[in-house]
Amino acid sequence: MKKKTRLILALDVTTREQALSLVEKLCGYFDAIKIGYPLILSAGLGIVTQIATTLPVIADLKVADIPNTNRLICQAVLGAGACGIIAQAFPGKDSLLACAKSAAEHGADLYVVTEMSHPGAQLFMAPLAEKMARLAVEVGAAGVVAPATRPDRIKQIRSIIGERVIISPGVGAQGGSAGAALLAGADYLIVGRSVYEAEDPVASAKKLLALLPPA
Ligand code: BMP
Repeated sequence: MKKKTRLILALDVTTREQALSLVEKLCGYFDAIKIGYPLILSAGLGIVTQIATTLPVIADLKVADIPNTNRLICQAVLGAGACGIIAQAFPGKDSLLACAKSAAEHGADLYVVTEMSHPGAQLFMAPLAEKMARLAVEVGAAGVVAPATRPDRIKQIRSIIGERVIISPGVGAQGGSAGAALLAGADYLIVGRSVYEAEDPVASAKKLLALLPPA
């Protein structure tokens, strides 16, 4: 994924037609497309292959199983053309290593969730976020997912992961500020509803880009 706009589109729509139409309109404003369960379960795994011909695809399957199952999940989606995969850290080092190994075999990037952006993440994830960030470093992940809704946490996680990439959801619909997340150390912002649900998604993407602080 090349850093140009610093924006990743979270494409949580549920039909192939909607997805492809949005990718066509919006591809100039985003560096990658994040696809997860809503779209893959509705449109099938082929949607990953199809969108990957236009922009890099990050598979947000929040992989969280035993090592062998993690390996099988990663192989399926990376084999379909995704260049990145998002996994949870909480199942432990062996599970995460299985994802890291599969990512390396496919020349893809592993992103590890440290702390999620929604309020409920404060219960179990926030107290362990720093440990999860350290585990991401240990397994050689390309980067982590950290919350734009809590820029102070991005700063803290940055101090643990060094130069690794931070991709950050929670801007717009969840109330996070794009500028604050980037200034706190995020490399990329993940943005979904505030763009794809806008009356004019292109205008919304342009407006967001215009608000970003200089790189
Ligand atoms: P939205 O901008 O519509 O809130 O979308 C955010 C996207 O990022 C969704 O796909 C969501 O699943 C994902 N996400 C998140 O919101 N918080 C996290 O901590 C991790 C995520 O992957």
